[in-house]
Amino acid sequence: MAAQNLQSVPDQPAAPGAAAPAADQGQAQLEAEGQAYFDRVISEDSRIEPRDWMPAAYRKTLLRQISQHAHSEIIGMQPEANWISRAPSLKRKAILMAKVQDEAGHGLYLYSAAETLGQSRDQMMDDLIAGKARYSSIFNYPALTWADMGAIGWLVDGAAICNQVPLCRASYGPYGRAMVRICKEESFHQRQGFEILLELSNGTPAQKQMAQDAVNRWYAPALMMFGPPDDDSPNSKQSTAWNIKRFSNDELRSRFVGMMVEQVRVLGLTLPDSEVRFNEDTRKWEHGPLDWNEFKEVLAGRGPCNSQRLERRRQAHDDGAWVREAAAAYAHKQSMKTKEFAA
Ligand code: FAQ
Repeated sequence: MAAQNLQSVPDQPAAPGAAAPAADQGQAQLEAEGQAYFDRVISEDSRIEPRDWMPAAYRKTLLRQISQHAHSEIIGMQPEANWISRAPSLKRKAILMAKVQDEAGHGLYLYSAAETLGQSRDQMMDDLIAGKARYSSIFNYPALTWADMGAIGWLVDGAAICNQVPLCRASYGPYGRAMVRICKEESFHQRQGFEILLELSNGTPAQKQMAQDAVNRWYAPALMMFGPPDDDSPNSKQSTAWNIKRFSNDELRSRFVGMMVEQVRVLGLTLPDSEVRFNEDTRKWEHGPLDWNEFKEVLAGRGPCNSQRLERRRQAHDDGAWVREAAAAYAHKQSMKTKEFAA
């Protein structure tokens, strides 16, 4: 479908003495045409691209979700990066390092997608560092043992895949396309986490216990990654109407529980939830109660590692200032050379 770029529609000529009303009318007509185009694209389940007209609220919602998602990937590097130097073998170090690098890459694709909506990466980073921006609750929990690398890969990346595969069909083109590649990489991440847990589970009784403890600690926070229950999710209705979200928070959480039930058997471990069951009437997986007060505390900045995560990010940003300055100086030099050459 051809994109409608309303920025390129010429201004209407203004009649003498009636400039303001004519301009208003022209603007109103553009808005109406833009809205009609947008509504048609959404109803046809097609894609909105960066230069298309879009409602201000759609742009704002996407910017919120994509920038939060980008921040999550970047902050999410920390719990695992802490374990690179302590990984039990060279092979494990190399795998973990590659995974953490992948998360950095995901952050970059997502910041790029968010930039197409008109906000600069510097602004997004400033908001994160100032503590004004959200990132996923899950990364405010500590990674205490090597088995946590397994639990993060298996549960956290597993939840991320479950949430993000439907986002590959998000109505905003740059976001959906970024998600396709991200999901492929997350799939490798989940398998490496599963494999760490499997090896520990087949190891000594102490190793198996370490794996079980890690699953016990990450299970509930991973379920809360999907966001608040549907009746307490203010953004879901509109995001679903705009084809950004395809399934509700509770639907995805329930699907995820079903996936984990099968996989935990292969691992020889258990989920720390005696209330997990398949409801034959609703055809959905159910789980025990989650502590939504804890979730709210984490979102309010009072989780176990919130201040540590932000402080580390600020430090990394400060430490990287010279790289940004060098890159800017190099880009300036290159553009001067190009201008000289063209003159
Ligand atoms: N944490 O109305 P809803 C990963 C906020 S990537 C923090 O339901 P919505 C990869 C929400 O923002 C993980 N805040 O909101 C990896 C809203 O606040 P606001 C990140 C949360 O947007 C693995 C308020 O609560 N993934 O793990 C959370 O419709 C390993 C009300 O909620 C994404 O970002 C939460 N868990 O649905 C990296 C996926 N949940 O903004 C490294 C894309 C909700 O109004 C290592 N995002 N909130 O002030 C989404 O799918 C959605 O944004 C949801 C939330 C489902 C997260």
